[in-house]
Amino acid sequence: MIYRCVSTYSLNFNGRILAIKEGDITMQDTDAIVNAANSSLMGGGGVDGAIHRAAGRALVEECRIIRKTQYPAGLPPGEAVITSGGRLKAKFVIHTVGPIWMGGKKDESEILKKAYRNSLIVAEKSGIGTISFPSISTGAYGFPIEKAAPVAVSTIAEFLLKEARSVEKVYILAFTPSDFAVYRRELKLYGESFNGSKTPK
Ligand code: AR6
Repeated sequence: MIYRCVSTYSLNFNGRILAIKEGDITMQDTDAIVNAANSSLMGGGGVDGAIHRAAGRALVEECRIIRKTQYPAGLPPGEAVITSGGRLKAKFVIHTVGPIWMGGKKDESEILKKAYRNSLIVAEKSGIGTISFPSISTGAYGFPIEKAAPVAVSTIAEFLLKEARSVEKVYILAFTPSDFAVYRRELKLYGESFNGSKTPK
């Protein structure tokens, strides 16, 4: 069953929450934050650069070890790995690589879905309860946010409904008011369509 908490722009899936929040992901005190990284895992611009700057050197050192031991050719798009949070408030950073937008003809939506889903699977394996996602791929990688938001919302919602055990609360962090409006609209639409087929609580 599901109901909307309009004031906080969140949906409740049998006690597990998906919420939209506007702000800087590096400031979040959820157990984990997700990094929209690139395959090198060595840092970059955008949210990746902000997370590495805030977390300090420990993050890149742990990423270097992951590269050496698990992904010598780089982390493929859609996959996810976990490190500590370094100096961040969050205990963990889950690094994933979204797809580069190529006009919609290169399975970009499917890869984006995998990036969200595999990040949640990695979180479950570490017993994480709360997690914050950025808007993966909608910056430098050029994925149109209006197309990315339904993928993000439906993938997280389905995971919370069907697979989540330790994960209890998921935030999507929108960096700008206009991004926040897109995700809020998408969350509202998802809630309405869901309530259309289920009995509201
Ligand atoms: N908190 C929350 N969201 C942020 C923050 C922040 N501090 N900073 C930026 N965003 P992008 P991508 C938003 O470009 O599209 C990097 O160089 C931003 O406004 O960071 O997946 C990597 O190394 C946008 O909405 O990630 C890769 O090379 C969203 O985060 C490449 O960019 C994602 O934008 C990945 O591109």
